[in-house]
Amino acid sequence: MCFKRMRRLNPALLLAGLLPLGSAQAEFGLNFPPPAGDVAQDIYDIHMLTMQIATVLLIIVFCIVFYSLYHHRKSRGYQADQNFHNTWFGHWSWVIVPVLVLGVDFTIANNANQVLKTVWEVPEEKDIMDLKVTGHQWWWEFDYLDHDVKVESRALPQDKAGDLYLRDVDNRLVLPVGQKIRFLHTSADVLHAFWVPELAFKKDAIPGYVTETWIELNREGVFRGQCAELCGTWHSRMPIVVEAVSREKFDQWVSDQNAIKVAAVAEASSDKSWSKDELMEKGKSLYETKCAACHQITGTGLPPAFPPLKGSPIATGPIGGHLQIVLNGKAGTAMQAWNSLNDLEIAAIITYERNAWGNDTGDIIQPADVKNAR
Ligand code: HEC
Ligand SMILES: [Cu+2]
Repeated sequence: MCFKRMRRLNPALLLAGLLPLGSAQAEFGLNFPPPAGDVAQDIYDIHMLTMQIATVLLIIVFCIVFYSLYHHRKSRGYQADQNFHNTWFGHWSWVIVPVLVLGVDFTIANNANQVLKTVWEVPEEKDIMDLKVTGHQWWWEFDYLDHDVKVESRALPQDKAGDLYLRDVDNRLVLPVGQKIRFLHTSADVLHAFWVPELAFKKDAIPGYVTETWIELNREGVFRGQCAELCGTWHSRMPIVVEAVSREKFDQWVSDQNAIKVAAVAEASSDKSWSKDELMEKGKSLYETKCAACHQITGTGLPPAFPPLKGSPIATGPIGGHLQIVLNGKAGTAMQAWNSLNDLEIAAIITYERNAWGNDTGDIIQPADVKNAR
């Protein structure tokens, strides 16, 4: 019955069904991207070894299957060999075949074990570079512990990212080639996972816990990855972009970052009184990078998860309450404490929120007000 019905299936239809698979492969290539570090290369080699062995086995097994089906078919009147178990091969195949299979398994397992050891055992070297990677809902924080540099990396909105939407970020993770780097993974909220295919490893970021991986990059380039652990509404908006550069370029980048930071601190701690326009301009760009993911560019939020700030009782009510929720966040919700922002940044964001989208409170908040509220 069943076979009869199957014979009526149109083979052309079947082929058409498989076509999209073929074209998808053509677009993304057939194998993993070429690795960018030694450990990654080792992992890649294990993958290739396994695939090669599997391909050879597949061919052998299929040859036997097709040969058997063809030569022993019923229409030829083939009679089952009643004496096979009495032959030499009939006796010993039960030993030889499993031994061969185990031999293959152990070859793969032994190689994999060596690689696993290199991945797990972070080299105990004094000049290894420490990089703390913190997953947040929904962005990455990279702390260069040896250089006192911090990078916040967020997905670019569609109009800025174009074809690279969900693959591009505002600030890249810049790393030097030819330097052992220890990654310390953790999370500020829920489980995330750091995954860049060219670096090969994928490591969970667990709140309250630090996991380690390491790599020494061996070529320059831009490598794209993403968060690989379902972490909520905007899990898809956590791309990672690693930019591997030469030592000299990296040192230059570090000193640029430090100069930017020094300038920002000097600006924020000056006693200057800022005009409303200055604060609104700064506030808008800060709001759009740091707050708009949840509260939206238009300030309308995404109720019920993320409240609107447009017309919100807090964003239009007493300034004290507004300062307090931005500085301290709200425990148990996605609203984190933003107290790592400096006084000027907070003042600008709050001024913006109180005057944008028709929130015409007319209030101007100065850095000094924020300082007093801390
Ligand atoms: C990850 C999502 C998220 C981000 C990013 C975020 N918030 Fe919130 N925010 C929330 C949530 C959720 C609440 C509601 C908390 C509650 O239940 O009271 C909230 C509440 C608020 C409120 C109170 C609104 C009201 O009427 O209840 C203000 C003001 C606010 N956020 C400001 C900000 C500012 C400023 C930023 C950026 C520096 C920001 N938020 C970034 C999620 C977020
Ligand atoms: Cu995530």
